[in-house]
Amino acid sequence: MKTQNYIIVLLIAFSFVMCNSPKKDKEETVSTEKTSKTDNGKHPVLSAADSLKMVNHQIEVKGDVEFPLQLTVDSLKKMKVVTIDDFKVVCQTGEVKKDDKICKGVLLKDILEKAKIRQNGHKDRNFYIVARASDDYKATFSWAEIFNNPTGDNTYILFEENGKPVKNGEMIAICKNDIKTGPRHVYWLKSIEVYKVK
Ligand SMILES: Nc1nc2c(c(=O)[nH]1)N[C@H]1C(S)=C(S)[C@@H](COP(=O)(O)O)O[C@H]1N2
Ligand SMILES: [Mo]
Repeated sequence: MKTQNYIIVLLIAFSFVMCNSPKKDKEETVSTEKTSKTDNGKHPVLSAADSLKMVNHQIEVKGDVEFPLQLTVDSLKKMKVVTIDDFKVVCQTGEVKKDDKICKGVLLKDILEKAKIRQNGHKDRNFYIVARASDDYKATFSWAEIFNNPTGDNTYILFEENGKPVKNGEMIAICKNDIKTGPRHVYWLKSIEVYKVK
């Protein structure tokens, strides 16, 4: 009896050690990754090779849409191209990060109209739209902002700045009438995702 109890205790202790140690290691790795990535909100400095890996040659329009799209700079050029003058990128801190004299892009609204949000009647309008980058930086828009507000006429996917292809990827999402334009300026753009509010 005594030996049996001893074995049971040993087995419990052993399984406890087995279950916990790998898990702990994993958690530690994840949390270190997180700190180094965000670095107190500062941008990590990437090598030229690493930032090249972030570049996408096409953006995916997906989610609750009838016609998922894959858009390249060339396909944007075939849509209604708009010229935007004097666009400044201002960080939330107030710092001016970029000052474009002239840029070219397509309205996000036109892209979403092409992909056609899957709506069930006119009251079905609680959707949010995520512009996501390769580094998982993201900005969010709402259906009402894009389709029932002046913001919709000021939200673009850019492909050209000052007569040259954009830097940091091939396409950038911007919202010209934000107070601070930095937060919804998404470079290394990878996808435009449409989701219904559950
Ligand atoms: N993909 C991606 N887009 C991004 C960011 C980012 O980290 N990744 N930073 C944002 C912030 S905080 C600002 S102010 C502007 C300008 O950032 P920059 O200083 O890196 O040019 O881009 C925004 N877009
Ligand atoms: Mo910023």
